[in-house]
Amino acid sequence: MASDRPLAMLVLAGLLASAPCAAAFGAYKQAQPKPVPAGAIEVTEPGMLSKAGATYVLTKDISSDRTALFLASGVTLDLNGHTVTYADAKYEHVPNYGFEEGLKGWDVSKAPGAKVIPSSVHPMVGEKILQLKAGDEIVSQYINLPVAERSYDAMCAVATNKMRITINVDDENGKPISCNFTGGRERRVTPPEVKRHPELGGGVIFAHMHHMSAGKYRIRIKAETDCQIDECDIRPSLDAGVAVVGAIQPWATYNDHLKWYPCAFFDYNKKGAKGGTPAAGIPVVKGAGTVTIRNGVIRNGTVGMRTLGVQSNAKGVTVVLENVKILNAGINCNSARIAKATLRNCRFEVDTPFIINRHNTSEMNVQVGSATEVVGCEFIGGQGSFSGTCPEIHDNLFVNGQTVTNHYSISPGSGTRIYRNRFEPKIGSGIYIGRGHDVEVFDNVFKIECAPPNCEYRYSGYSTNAIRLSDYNASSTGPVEKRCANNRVYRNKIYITGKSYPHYKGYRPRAYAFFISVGGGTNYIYDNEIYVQKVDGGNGLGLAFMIGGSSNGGEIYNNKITSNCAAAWIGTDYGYGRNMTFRGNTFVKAPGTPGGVKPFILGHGGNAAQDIRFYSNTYQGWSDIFQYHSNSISYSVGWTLTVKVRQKAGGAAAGAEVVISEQGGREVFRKRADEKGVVVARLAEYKVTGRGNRTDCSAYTVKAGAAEKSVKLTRDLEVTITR
Ligand SMILES: [Ca+2]
Repeated sequence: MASDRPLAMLVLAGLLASAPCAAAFGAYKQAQPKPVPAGAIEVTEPGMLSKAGATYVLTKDISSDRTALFLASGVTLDLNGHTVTYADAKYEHVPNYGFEEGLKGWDVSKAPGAKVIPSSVHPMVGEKILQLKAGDEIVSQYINLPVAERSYDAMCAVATNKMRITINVDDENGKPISCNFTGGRERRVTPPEVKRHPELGGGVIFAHMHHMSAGKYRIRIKAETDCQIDECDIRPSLDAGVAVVGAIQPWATYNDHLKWYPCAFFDYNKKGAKGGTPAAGIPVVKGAGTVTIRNGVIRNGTVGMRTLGVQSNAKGVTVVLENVKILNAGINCNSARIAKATLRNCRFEVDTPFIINRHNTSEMNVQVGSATEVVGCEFIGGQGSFSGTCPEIHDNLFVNGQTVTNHYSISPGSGTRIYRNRFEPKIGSGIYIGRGHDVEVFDNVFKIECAPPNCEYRYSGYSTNAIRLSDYNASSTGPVEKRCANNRVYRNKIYITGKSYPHYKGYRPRAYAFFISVGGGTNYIYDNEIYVQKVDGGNGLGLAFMIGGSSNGGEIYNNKITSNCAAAWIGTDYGYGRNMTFRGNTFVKAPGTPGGVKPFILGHGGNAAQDIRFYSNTYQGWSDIFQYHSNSISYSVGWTLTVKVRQKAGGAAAGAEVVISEQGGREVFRKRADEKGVVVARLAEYKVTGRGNRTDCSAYTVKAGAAEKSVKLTRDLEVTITR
């Protein structure tokens, strides 16, 4: 029986505590205000910084009830140690919008089925959620929306895509309102949002409101099916702290969002005009250029919806953020969304407890189209840390706050080099290397723990990973852009904590250093130090390697893996594992490892572990190595044979051909020696099929020209042949 009794397994704790801090990070530093230099323009209030190429310098903190600053082409904005606060007015929230105080404040007279239940039933936000029966309708108290003629979202989180709701907003007379955006070809009349469901995994539905007068409004949520909901509020939406406008993209409804339409600067479309027409005075930046923002803080004034610290959709403009701290909070409220960026020594700190659509994996703390460099930054919180392409990502701290599936800290594109970073999620995973090639991940530190359940994975297994390598087992002959191949992960230190959450019955958390589901090619994992610690006796699983749904598990060599539990599972409940090599690795059994644990688990029922090669590995403390969970097993255990070929006359026989045959004469190896006359062969000592049927194949004949030698290969061996 599973138990959450802590075991005396804390041996690795000391190792965890002494994990090296990576070299000095740049990171954000509070700047001291300085006098405005000659030629620069003083900024004392929000608005348009419209002079192209000018340097603007803040001389005080500024605040705006909407988007604070718009920058023209080529502008440098020096925040000069000051703070820009946006969406800063007396915005009110619906009292008890998250049901943390039960039904307090809500009119449930038309909702006989309304019942506040623990979020452990279906995690969304906080400790409590609201359950409704089909036909129930709840009504909030009135709140004052203090700013007219701007965007708000009436929002409601819904637990699954099988649940439907209708969102209405009433004015102060109890009359439902609707807002009509006339700037597009499609009719966009919202609210209401009628009979809406979120995407798979649950999410936040919203009704976009705009161009209303200030005043009192309330939200009504009707359950069209039996429902579990949370976070029912009306919030200011679509603001930015600092904006660089390439275009007005006023596609702002829930429907637009689900259709992946771009949405930017809705409130700055000229009222009543065609979509994309900027309001008077908005600088629109065309063409190439650079905009620089530095030395200060940009923050939200209220917990909002769909807001950004810095937003640029000017496609040709590189926005350089240097020594900037951005703070934001709310649903889909992130630090930055920038078409082209350079990010240096910034701190991006957001609190985004849930998301509209978890399938949009670009929606992260910082989202760029492309970045030239990401260096010295701290990414704190967010549904993933950084999305977009960037050739060099280094010396950063990533503290993911992922509560939805697949929002890894980063998901690099082909050719990205990721080094000297720290990945220390509050919740979540490190790096997702998907359908891409030539990614290099080296000299990073990862600390990954089993995550609590999320809205989508509550009653099943859910994993968090330092590194996920997956092309969903693509064909190795398919197009290169569909395959995960030739990626290299090396010299990293990876700390994995397997822990359980017994409070959530039926939930099976896992944490892996590597989760591999690859068919498209070979990936290389080497020279890493991996520590796996299972900290309790519950069902939480920790592994260095989880290899499932994988026709090419890769080359895994010269790693050191210390664990108090199984180190690797090949052929798993996620699918079969085939064709891979573990060689030259050292597996260390941590003190306190329970009896009966073995370093490798092979197979899972019908999911095979086949064609696996274990060569020249070292086992410290482990005696029995393999545990079989399937009959479909085939692997070989072998060693490294180094053949040195010498000339009879003396000296190395450079280029000599070496041929190795197994007993019975079948050739198994043929290769020319290098310039030192050396050939290295990896050969099996024995092969195993089924649950441990062992066939010896340790006898080999090595030939170089006419000379030959018999060897028995039961350990790493070096032979010299003189021809
Ligand atoms: Ca809640």
